[in-house]
Amino acid sequence: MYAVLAGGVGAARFLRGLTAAVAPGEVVAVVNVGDDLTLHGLRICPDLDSITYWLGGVVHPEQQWGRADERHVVAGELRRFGHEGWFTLGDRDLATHLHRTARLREGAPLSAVTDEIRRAFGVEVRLLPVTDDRVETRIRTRDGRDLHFQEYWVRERAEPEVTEVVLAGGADAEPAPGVVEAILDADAVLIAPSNPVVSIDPILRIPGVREAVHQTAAPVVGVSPVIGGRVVRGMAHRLLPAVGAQVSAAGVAAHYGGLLDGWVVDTRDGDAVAEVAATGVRCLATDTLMDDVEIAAALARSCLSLAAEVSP
Ligand code: FO1
Repeated sequence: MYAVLAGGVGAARFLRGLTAAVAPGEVVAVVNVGDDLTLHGLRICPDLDSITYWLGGVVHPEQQWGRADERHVVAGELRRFGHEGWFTLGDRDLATHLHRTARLREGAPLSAVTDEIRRAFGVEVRLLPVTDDRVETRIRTRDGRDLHFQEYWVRERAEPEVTEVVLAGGADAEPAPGVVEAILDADAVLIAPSNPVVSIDPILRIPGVREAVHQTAAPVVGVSPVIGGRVVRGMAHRLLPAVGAQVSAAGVAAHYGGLLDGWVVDTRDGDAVAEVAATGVRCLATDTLMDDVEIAAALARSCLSLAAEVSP
């Protein structure tokens, strides 16, 4: 069984490759919930939904979040009542949020609802929210604001300068059922090429999770989300400096300080291999730009063979 620490889009692409390399039923994704928000009274879980839609084959191909063949009739009608439209919810996507919100209101934990939703989309990979508790990634900015991650990323287009990233509610949260067990029992723990600051850190910050990754007998292998000093998507290059990390393949490995047995970088960052290896972490360079499922599958296989090499 393979446990994958996963954020949104980058993780979904990686998981699609991994499930082409091993049986999907062998994969458990521990997914970030710090991006989650409540809008129009509905609970929205962008990273869980992006992975579900990607693996379910129904993701919007250009956006890489939300649904394909989507319409926005409801969003248009909501604007009639003066609702802000900066966070676009499509009609098909709304059904997911309506179902999730109804089930949560009945008292079902997010982990149970997530399992219902992924099964409804025929996803065989087990998706676990890292916690069933409410946590929220908050972005503190130089001009003194405290923004929800989605306000920062979507409404402000990641323009404000970031001084601090906080996981509100993190200290009191507990790992969801099955999370620690998956990490401890895994044959390998993989860290997907997700945003280290707002996708992977919020997973590791849930009390007990970082400890489990340290403690597991399984090899821990991560994939650099930085390629040639740039990130493929998103805003990690603006957030890494805010947490004192270099925007480089070696810098992200250092940011995960001591958790890694192996680190996979892109061939464009071949110079990072020696730097990372000097820290005692086995490092290899391969194509990490997952433009298609074949490249993603080859990347996953490289991670698994590196895991076998470093397996204690
Ligand atoms: N990203 C945007 O840039 N604009 C949006 O309007 C938007 C809406 C949205 C709705 C549902 C959902 O699951 C994701 C959505 N995203 C949108 C993407 C989202 O901000 C990202 O997926 C993350 O949270 C980062 O991984």
